Amino acid sequence: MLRRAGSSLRHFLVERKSSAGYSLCSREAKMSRPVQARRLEGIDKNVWVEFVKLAATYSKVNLGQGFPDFPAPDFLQEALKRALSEGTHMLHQYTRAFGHPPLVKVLAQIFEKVLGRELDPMTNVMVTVGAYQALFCCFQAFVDEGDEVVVIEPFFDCYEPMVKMAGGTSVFVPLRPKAPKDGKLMSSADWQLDPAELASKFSERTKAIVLNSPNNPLGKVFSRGELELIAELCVKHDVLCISDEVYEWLVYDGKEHIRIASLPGMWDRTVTIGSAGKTFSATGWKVGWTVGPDRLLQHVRTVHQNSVYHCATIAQEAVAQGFQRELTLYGKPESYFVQLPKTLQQKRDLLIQILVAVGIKPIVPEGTYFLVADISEFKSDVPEVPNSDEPYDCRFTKWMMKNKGLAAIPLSTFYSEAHKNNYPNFIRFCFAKEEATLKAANDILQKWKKEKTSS
Ligand code: IK2
Repeated sequence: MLRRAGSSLRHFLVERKSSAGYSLCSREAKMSRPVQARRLEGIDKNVWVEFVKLAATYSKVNLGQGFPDFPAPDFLQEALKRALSEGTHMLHQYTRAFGHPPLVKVLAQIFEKVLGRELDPMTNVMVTVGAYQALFCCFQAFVDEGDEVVVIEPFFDCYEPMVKMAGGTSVFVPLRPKAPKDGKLMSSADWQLDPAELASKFSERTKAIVLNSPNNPLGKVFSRGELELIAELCVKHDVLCISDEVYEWLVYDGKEHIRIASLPGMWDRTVTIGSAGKTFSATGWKVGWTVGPDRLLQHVRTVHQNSVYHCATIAQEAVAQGFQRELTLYGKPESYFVQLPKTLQQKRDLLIQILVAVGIKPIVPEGTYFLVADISEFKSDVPEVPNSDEPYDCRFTKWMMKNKGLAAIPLSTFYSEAHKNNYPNFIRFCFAKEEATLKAANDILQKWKKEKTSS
């Protein structure tokens, strides 16, 4: 068998040499042909790779990447231990490609409640390796060469390269800030779409819109009116909605997270994406899902079965048990879905207090792990470099990491190339952290502020 493979390889090399006029055995010939696929051009850099490395090297306090530094809840840890020690040994083997049956069943039950419709666990739910893979599968499944995808800015950075890898083009529409009234702090709700501008982005080339509510990085929770506007355009132009709702349980101040798939005319054209990482404070588990009509999910399944195929069984089993607990406690005060946002709201408020005390102006987020803030007060320590290719917020954030040991993420990360310099004085902090971590950030900022005023 091997020998046959060897002889056909030799045959292939001879053919190559005669048709292309070069031998693959020579070093120069190997280098003469581009190895990089065209669709990878311009997307080789990734902010998380760069900033995670910088934070690991320099930061003492990491408010950069979005992960909690507090433990995942005991019931989830116990579920994993049980799956390992008491579960069948078959939990160490492959399970159903499109989702471990106990997980898709309980997800269907949860989403039946929140969407107000019956779901078939086998055809309306698919499990993925985190929401990230769910997004990738959706873009690959729905976007073709020449298609346009409307992306609301600022946006979770992977949407644009993923659209490009599928052969499509992102068309950006901004959330525009309105000045807050009466000297109040700005809220993420003050960042709004202009309805006429949004409508102008839809054409016969538009295949899909990506919605992310609650939004990373602003923490904006889209209102019913805003979602109805998007829904109306989707229906009018026969456009799909890829709805990234990974922060669905993390909304504050009594706000309501409304799922666009629940609006009239939207179920049939929406894939809703979620993440156990964000839901259960266990981002490293990388369990995510898609929920939607079979007519859409059948194509998402095709991408999944021809790429990742299957997600870790044991993690799916433990997440299923976590959801089972939440189903039993649904709406009750002991539910993690009720507890976690309460805890995070306190952390958000603590970080707001810390920032305001040193003159950094936060945009109060209505949801998510994140808070975007105006660092103009500290700008004089990090001088502008005229005509630099690097946006100012990037240089500021790197300087802060290296010189003050505090990690954050520049807001420009969440903007397209053309708009990266629109908000040079804003950076994103993650507040899903232990109180001690937030207080350590406070110590750094207080010391920095003191040094500034005494110099
Ligand atoms: N969609 C959004 C909006 C996300 O924020 C994430 C998680 N990424 O957060 C890192 C950060 O912004 O610091 C994902 C999708 C991916 O979720 P998962 O971890 O389940 O793949």
